[in-house]
Amino acid sequence: MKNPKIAFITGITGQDGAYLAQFLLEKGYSVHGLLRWDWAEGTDRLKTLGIEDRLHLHHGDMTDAGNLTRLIKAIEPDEIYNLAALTHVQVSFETPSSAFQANAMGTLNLLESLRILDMPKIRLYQASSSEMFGSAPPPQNETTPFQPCSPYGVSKLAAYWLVRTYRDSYGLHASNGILFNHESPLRGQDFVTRKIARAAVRIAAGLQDALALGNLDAMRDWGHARDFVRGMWLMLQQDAPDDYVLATGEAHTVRNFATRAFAQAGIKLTWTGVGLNEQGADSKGRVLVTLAPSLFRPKEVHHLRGDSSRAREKLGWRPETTLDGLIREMVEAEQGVLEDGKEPPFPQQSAAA
Ligand code: F7E
Repeated sequence: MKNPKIAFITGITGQDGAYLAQFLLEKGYSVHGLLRWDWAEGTDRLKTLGIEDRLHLHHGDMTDAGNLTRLIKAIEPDEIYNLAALTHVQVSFETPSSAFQANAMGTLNLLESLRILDMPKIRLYQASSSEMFGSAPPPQNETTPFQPCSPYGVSKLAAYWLVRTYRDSYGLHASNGILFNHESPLRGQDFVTRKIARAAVRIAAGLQDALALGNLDAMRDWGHARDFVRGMWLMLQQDAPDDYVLATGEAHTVRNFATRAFAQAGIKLTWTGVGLNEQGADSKGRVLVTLAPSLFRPKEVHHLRGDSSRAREKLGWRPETTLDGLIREMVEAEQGVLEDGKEPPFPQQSAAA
């Protein structure tokens, strides 16, 4: 029997890591993942997808260069997917040093490991982010000048340039996927889409009175994480490394996402008021959505809408799930959670929800 390809995923316990692991297992890969020793709930998403027992999990940390080097030497992967990061933008304003350590220094540790080990067959995927575009006007693509607006965005941009520098200097097969927002029922509860889907269902069921949000005017290009992990894999199947934007090409406001998610949960929201006094109410006039100043960011990225022509042309990639399909899946997953009587497995990761 032909030996399977070996993949090593950092950040395997996150939303993208879990979907990517599932995708690679279906393709016959042997899948290894990096598990932070102190991350007790870490494998919950892997259990939800029913794949935990089929993975090889190794304790480790992106800030420990020796640990990464030893693991890569022992695993001998064909492909490495670097998804590990502190990913919450608002949290990065509170903990900028740890964001930089994990996101930028962690990537540098990985690149140095590859350089030292000199294992040229290894291909590297780097999880770069549309947050690197920051205040650059839409649509954003691979040639748009970056203008990051948060410690998170800056740390991801540093990692992006490190990957390009190591690729050009040492001939690594290393590609940046510049991914716009991608969501799913496995999204952490403190990201806006999951927070809204969960609240809409709980409010409809009488389990929660109202939902507090921040900037309703922010526009995001939301796709489904399952579509996006397929794009990551496609990047590593190319003969030559490159950088690719993955996006749906459509942007909507947070207000619009909330209106659609509440409708999916059976509640028609009407918006009144301006500024911090804006609120969303149901047909009986009950106020269900309010604004909280603490949920506004020190600096906001207002409008992200990606142009993924390069990925569509060169990789043949395109997103399959529509925004309405995504919202339906997220709301139905939350309804399923209530029917099971179980709390969702993914605890809130921060106070900055
Ligand atoms: O915020 C606004 C908020 O936290 C989306 C990460 O995966 O995608 C994600 O970053 C928008 C922002 O995601 C609330 O101000 C309003 O404008 O869901 P989010 P994000 O910051 O866009 C990129 C591509 C990444 O790479 C990141 O790692 O929604 N917003 N009210 C809110 N956001 C949150 N979290 N909570 C609110 O109550």
